Amino acid sequence: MFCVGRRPAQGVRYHGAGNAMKTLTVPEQSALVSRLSRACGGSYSPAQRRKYWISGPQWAAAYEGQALFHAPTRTPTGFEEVIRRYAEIGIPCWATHDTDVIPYSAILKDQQWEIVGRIKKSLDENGLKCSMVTTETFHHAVFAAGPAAEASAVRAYASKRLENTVEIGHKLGAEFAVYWPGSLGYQVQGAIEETQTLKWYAEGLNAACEADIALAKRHGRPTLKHCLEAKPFEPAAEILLPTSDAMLAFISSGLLRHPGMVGLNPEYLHELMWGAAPRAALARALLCGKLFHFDINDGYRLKHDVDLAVGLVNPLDWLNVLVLLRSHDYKGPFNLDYKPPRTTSNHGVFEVSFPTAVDRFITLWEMAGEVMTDPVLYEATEALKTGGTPSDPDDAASVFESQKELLTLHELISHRLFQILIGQHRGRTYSV
Ligand code: GLO
Ligand code: MG
Ligand code: MG
Repeated sequence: MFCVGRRPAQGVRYHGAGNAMKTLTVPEQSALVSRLSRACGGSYSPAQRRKYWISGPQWAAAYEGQALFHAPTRTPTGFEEVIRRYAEIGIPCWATHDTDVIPYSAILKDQQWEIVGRIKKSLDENGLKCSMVTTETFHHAVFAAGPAAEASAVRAYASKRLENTVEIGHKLGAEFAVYWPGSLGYQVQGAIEETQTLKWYAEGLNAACEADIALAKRHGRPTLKHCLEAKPFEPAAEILLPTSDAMLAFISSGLLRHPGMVGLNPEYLHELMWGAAPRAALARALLCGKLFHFDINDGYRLKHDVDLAVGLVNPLDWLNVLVLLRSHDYKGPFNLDYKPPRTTSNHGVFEVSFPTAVDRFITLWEMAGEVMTDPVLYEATEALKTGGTPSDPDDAASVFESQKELLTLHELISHRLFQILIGQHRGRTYSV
């Protein structure tokens, strides 16, 4: 049994009056966070965590808490530290934007290869793989009008950056390139012509795929999997490819010269943001054979991109998502694209935020396995599929009457999923 330092007296609620403890120095505060984090239990060893294809983005660990109305609350963290800390936690893969690690003064210049060399060394020393690279085509002022702006110089520059990222990917051994188009859209009415902008955007992807074909040959490697990531709004108000479904249509629109090389990187919260059921969006991508990569996080419907860590808001939905992916044998990476909250310190990012996110994911993944083998769920779903026998198969009322008792199983299935989520299927009980 773990011993938590101070036990509240019987009947004390966890939001107590706040004066039961003495004030703590900053080092004591860090020690308390580490101790309570261990007291939570339920964590996996780094070796167990490495069995899952989980990637940690550079930008997620290095996020300093800044936003439009927010000053940073954390200090900068370079790639050496992020890679080292991911290795310690047991996150087996690392992903990055080009400019997370290469400053604008060095990008597209010889100097970038010296940095790429240092990254490779750091990955090798820590036993991590680079699974994915992505181009930042949204932060710098040059992309104010988006990556497919009217000015051909902007588009030529964006194309070069995409091709360059593909080359960085091959040098680092990545298998995936992700494209989140950022401001591909508009703030004010009538400013852009949508069909033209989409054609220009396709040209950038075509250039990246063609560069990839040549580079893959030169490096003796397979081509990368190019994955489009949709977000319905933010940073622009109106987005030309706002959902994974819009991107599927774009991939098969005829504008891409290598549609077979291009698939999706859906993000859980990005689908929720527009009010979708993320599980249904993933199902559509699976049916098209385009679910290449998956950004995992959590948040709220119809709000902005809060990027909370997986399972903190919608654990039941997450369980269902993982049942779908396990049932369809999804084999791609799970990318921890979330933002540790501003209230989490630099110490907390690696002590609490990343290990707990990974552990919730693994727990939900394993629970999904329990769902798939649960006898109650099995019998219920089989019975629903078998159905009853109507006395008159051409009469709607008779067809309905012959199944109607079975349909109650829908609600029972949902209850059973809740029980599995909270461990009641294993006999966990609550006393009244
Ligand atoms: C922002 C996106 C972003 C992408 C990243 C990879 O909302 O989620 O983090 O995933 O740029 O292309
Ligand atoms: Mg997001
Ligand atoms: Mg994302």
